[in-house]
Amino acid sequence: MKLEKIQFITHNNSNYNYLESAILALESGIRFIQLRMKNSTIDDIKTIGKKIKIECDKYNATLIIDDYVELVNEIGADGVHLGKEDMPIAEARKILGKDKIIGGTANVFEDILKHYKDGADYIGLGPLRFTSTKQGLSPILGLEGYKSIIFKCKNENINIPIYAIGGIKPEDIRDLFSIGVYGIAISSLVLESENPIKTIKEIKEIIQ
Ligand code: TZP
Ligand code: MG
Repeated sequence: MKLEKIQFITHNNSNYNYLESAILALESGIRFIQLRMKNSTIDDIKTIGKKIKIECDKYNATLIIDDYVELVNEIGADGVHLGKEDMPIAEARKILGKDKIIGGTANVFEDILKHYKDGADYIGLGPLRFTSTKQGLSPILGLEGYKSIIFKCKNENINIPIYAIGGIKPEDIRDLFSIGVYGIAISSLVLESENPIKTIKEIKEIIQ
């Protein structure tokens, strides 16, 4: 399974609802979407998820669902993203099997170690800096935080794709990739850009 290097996390604001946010990301050239709808009912997530799945199929894009392992097969999604308060990754793996993508949230090295041992496919490590997209943010890592955590991973032979997340701006991309992140997970960078197509194109040129 080849993971795309840019993951978009759905969000809603005064300009876009969740479905529109996913469509904007796809139109901007992103091919990896995480459906994240905090404070929504499971029925709403299922309904919007099915609509986003149709859009993802048009672009041959990967779709994963935040939090809800039980919605993955119902929506026909490619996997799930799980945090500390969600189902443990080892349990999700038993339910979903080896072919579904399972991502895990991390803020410290020990989170990565646990997810790695549990069989995660990738890690979302962050936040890089403050962002209002997520409530109850974990302690901010800054570039130095990424450096020391990725250094520990290399030292301990923990080889797993790490996505930087939280307040990522275009000017962070070079530094993050030179430190050794595999990819980035972004939301406001797309939703608040005046020209998301241009923004994503520029980022891809740096990454590839
Ligand atoms: N976890 C940490 S930040 C975030 C999640 C799900 C949302 C993305 O943040 P941003 O700053 O809008 O890219
Ligand atoms: Mg969660």
